[in-house]
Amino acid sequence: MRKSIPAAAALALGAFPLAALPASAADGTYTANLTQLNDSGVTSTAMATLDGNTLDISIESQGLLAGSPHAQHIHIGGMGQCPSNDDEGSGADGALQVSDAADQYGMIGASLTTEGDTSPDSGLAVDRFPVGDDSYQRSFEVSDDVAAAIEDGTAVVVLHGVDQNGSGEYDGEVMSDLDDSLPEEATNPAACGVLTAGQMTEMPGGGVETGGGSTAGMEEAGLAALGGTLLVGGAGLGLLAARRRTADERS
Ligand SMILES: [Cu+2]
Repeated sequence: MRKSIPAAAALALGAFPLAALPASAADGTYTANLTQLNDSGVTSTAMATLDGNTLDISIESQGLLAGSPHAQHIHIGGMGQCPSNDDEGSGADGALQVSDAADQYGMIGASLTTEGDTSPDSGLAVDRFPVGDDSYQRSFEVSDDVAAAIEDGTAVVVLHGVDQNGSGEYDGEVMSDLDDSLPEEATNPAACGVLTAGQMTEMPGGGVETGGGSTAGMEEAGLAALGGTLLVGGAGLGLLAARRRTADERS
């Protein structure tokens, strides 16, 4: 029956990426679900693999100020957590500045530049960061400290640059606490997420609601990963059933 083909196809489309994932998190694979700071409206996902000191990281974001560069870093040496979107800081109208959150997410351990140097020295190399919501992917060598922080679960991905006053560009009266030649909008944190061991927990097609908030902890991530594993099993069974049904109907 032709009628069943769309259902089987939809199931296959939805199930295939899940079925392709390993049943348990592979060693050296990390995910960060970044949530907004400073009411930026930004959401982002970072996926990374660490092999020795070689980090391969990709970042997909939505809601960053278009046409402007966004500094992005792996922060280390803090508490390994993100501030809350509600936290107030020392910027205009209580905007959270970089230093306001440093005790939580730490200092810059690596600069996620598009080319060239990736050390903390390039923390504000604005001509070598993605613009707007540009996708990011790069493989490079990180320091021992950064590698250790990633393995410890205390490495935090932070995206910077928030148009706090809605002017469409980085401006305003208050200057950056990192570089007083830049407006704070250029460096204020826009999104933050802790790199956590395991595969991406957000299911394609929204099959699982992870309920992750800005302070999603290890327990929650673990539960979500468990849910993902169960879903993979279920989807795999469903896919088999669909194939069998289709085959029966064709014969
Ligand atoms: Cu940063």
